Amino acid sequence: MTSKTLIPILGDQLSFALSSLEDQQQKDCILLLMEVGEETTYVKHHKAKITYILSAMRHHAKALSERGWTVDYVRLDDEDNSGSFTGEIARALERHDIASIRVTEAGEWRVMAMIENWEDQFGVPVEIFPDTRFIATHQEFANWANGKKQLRMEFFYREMRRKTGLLLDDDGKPEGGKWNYDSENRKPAQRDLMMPQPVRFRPDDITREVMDMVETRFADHPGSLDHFHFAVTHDEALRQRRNFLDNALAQFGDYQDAMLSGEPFLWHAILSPYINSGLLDPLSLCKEVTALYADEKVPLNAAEGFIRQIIGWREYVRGIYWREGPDYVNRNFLKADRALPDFYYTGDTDMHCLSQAIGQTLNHSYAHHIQRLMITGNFALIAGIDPHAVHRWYLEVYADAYEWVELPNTLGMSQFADGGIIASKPYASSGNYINKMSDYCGNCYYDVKQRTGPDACPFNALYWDFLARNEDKLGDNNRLAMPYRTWQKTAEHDQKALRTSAATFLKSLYRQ
Ligand code: FAD
Ligand code: DLZ
Ligand code: SF4
Repeated sequence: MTSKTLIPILGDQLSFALSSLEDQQQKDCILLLMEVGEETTYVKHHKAKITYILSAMRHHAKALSERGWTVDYVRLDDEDNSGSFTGEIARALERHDIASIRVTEAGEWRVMAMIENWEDQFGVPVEIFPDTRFIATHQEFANWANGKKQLRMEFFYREMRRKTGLLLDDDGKPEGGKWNYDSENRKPAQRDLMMPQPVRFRPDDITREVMDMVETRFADHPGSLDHFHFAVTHDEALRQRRNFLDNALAQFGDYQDAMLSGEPFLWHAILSPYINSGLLDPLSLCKEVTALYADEKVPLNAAEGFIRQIIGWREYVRGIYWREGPDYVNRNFLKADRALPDFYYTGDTDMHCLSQAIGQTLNHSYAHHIQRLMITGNFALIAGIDPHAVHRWYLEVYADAYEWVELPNTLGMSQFADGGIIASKPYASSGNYINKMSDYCGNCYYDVKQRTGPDACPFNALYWDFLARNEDKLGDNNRLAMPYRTWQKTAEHDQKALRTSAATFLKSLYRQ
């Protein structure tokens, strides 16, 4: 028997074009996929997130075998399962005659640290390959960032446009003359009978088996499987991609920031779980979007708005995650320290915007960007919730959540806990913004127009209280000059009433 190369494939590396597989002879390799306790419980992932990842892993393993690879698959319920990636590598080295290990770099510090130990730990050469599913390499991000005072996404995005050539004319100028059409993308939505819906995939036998296991083994994890609808194969993910491109993309730009009661998906792609775990390739998706623009099937604000999310924001937050290092997670610029209210796990609150965003999160393991940023994130920010607790919640509840993408979005963009590396000002708002962008307030127990008192929208007093209590840290932020001027002009007794209202509400949050 000749020695083989062991190629571990992690749960978010479900791509046929993975860098560790490149130029390999199938007969010389053993691919190893591992369901392990540590990954399923390092935070209490939503039941639908675990089901999605394990079912997609099982389907991907089958697809790899059908393509001729030798696949060794470790199931969570295997009797001798060691419970960790490293333990499973040790067991695989006992099962097979292995000369070397090849692995694509992991998406997060925690797992990278394990991989970097394997060579010493097992005495087998380990080669680690860059993750070529991303557009920017670590070095390219570093080259762009080094020496800059501010790392604004917009300028990095332009670099990515130049690198990919997407939406550039023959002279290398941005299509339509502007790099960014965000100002055209802030329309509130009207309910419409023709609103697109994501394709709902019926769970097959493999998925049902995983669902049964998850219901028993992870009964105390958040969320429900009653609405499980995710694609779990490459073909299914491609069907949802087609559905989005044909039925939603054209209006994605206009309604990107809109929110409607009982409508979790609107004109969003619902593709992030598939892109992040490898079922879909981000660049080919963006190329198709720009081709649809070239064929006049979708307007420029939609095409540009969409590719900006992927080649701009997605690449940028990854760059920040690796640049800031493993301690980024501990930042707490505003020193916020309140516990996360229980309703984040039940949706049981009279604040209709929060019950909608959290309710759909528990049902679907999904909320769109503005719900994450301006409803659940905004509330946590202005209420002064510990950003680490907020980070854990986001990492748990969303099917697309891996630390490299979730952490900068939550800790940096949403909670301003990095002191402004990602966001130039905190994404804090009163009820006014929510009322403008949604129909939530019309259905709420609270009155969005009132600022103080028991019936007033809590976001109003909390917003001013947030600014007032953080004035020493935020008072010199130019982008907050206007609200601080308004606060300073507010009569003392009104200031007092707002702060008392906020304090009373915050106290009530933790009353049983
Ligand atoms: P669309 O709104 O249709 O956008 C299209 C695609 O763009 C997405 O599929 C995604 O791949 C990409 N994208 C959009 N915005 C971002 C962004 N800010 N960062 C990275 N990619 C982006 N996204 C995740 O993939 N995983 C997370 O764990 C995650 N956590 C978040 C936490 C907070 C507090 C906030 C404010 C945002 C977070 N996002 C996260 C970004 C964004 O909310 C989701 O990518 C988006 O809601 C996914 O839904 P969609 O596929 O329908 O996206
Ligand atoms: C999120 C997740 C879960 C819930 N379970 C597994 C698993 O059992 N096996 C696996 O390979 N990956 C899983 N994942 C995804 C990993 O946590 C992810 O691949 C690492 O965080 C690497 O960044
Ligand atoms: Fe949310 Fe306030 Fe509107 Fe109610 S009134 S939905 S709490 S913003």
